[in-house]
Amino acid sequence: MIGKSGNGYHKVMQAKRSAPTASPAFRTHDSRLEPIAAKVFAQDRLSFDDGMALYQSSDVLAVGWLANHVRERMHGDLTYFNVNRHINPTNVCVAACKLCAFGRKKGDPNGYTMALEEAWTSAASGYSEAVTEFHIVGGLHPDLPLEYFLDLVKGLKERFPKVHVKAFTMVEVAFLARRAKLTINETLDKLREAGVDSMPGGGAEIFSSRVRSIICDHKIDGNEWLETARLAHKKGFKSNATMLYGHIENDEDRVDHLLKLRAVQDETGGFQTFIPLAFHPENTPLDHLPVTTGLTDIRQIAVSRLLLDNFAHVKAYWQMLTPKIAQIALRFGADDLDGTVIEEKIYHDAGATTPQGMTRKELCRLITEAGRIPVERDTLYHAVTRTETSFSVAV
Ligand code: V47
Repeated sequence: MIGKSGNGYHKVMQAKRSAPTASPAFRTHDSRLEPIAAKVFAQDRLSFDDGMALYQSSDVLAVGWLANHVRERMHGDLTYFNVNRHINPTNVCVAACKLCAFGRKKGDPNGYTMALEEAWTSAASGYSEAVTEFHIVGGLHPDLPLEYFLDLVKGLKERFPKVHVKAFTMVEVAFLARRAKLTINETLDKLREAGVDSMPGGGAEIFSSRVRSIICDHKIDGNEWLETARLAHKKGFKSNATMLYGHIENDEDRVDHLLKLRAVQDETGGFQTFIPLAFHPENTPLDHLPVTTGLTDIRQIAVSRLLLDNFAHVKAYWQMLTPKIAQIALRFGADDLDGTVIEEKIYHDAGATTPQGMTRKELCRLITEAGRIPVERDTLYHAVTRTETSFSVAV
């Protein structure tokens, strides 16, 4: 959508580089990458085996080079971020996933559930006219009815009519439907009526049932996640998609996950952005596992960019990766950093040492110093036009 003229959007596509016309020089010491590079230059689709070769290659720089080639073919130097605010209305959750440090059982003294007024106040704190998105994700609360969530969104829309509401993962949508004894389609209609504009990408974790049964046993299975996304897209919602990596999954599980997303995207075109999420083990039942290394994170970004040829964007979520790794990822396939966030709970409960939020200026610095062009976007990737007076606080 970036590049659309009128309605105050920049014509930023003009800043894009033109697509290379010939195959550029590519060097690798890993002969398995040669035929993959040929496919990348010809814009042919990569296979399952290609995905495995990319994960297993000893030449991670060559993998990154190819991903960067694709990223520049798609976006030139443009690199997106947004001014958003996270809201986590409750951490009370029936699921007890081993991957999670955020959820609490009902009755746990550290559990919380925001009263609606509190959620609206929390949305307003740190808010300025610059905020374009509320990102809402929370626990699967055993008692809160669907109406609580509908009222939450309606109240936000009344108070902040211009802010895009990106709310409820496919897991939450399916859970709310079951609790309300509605179909997924009926639930999606109610969410749309209340003011939900799009959905975040969480809850996908890893689709492999072997892994899912260990890390998130009580969540909907992979097929249900994909089907809920399919239904949401068919209703006209855009959504994101994630993959949680760096725990007990293997390379086959990762390739399988990416190709399942690619297949749904072929059908619906409803995914905007793919976000690989590095597992943070601290304070989870899986805290014996090591944290991911920098090169694992970078390779994950690169392989995602190469396999997901029908996804417009790959996000290096700075909160998860750290600003330093996220910045490097901008030269290895990523074209988006996410946003200001303001207050993050899910990864910080799991030991993240990143700041809770970043200013617009800090995000622009990361992007510019990576040799890229920062573009502030809204949730649907329209460029946002700013004047200095747009900012009433330091975002
Ligand atoms: O699904 C939970 C992950 C996700 C941990 O759409 C963890 O723009 C790592 O949906 N270590 C929820 N990850 C977050 C989410 C999201 C985040 C950023 C951007 C977008 C977007 C969506 O957080 C969960 C799960 O995969 N998660 N615990 C953990 N210990």
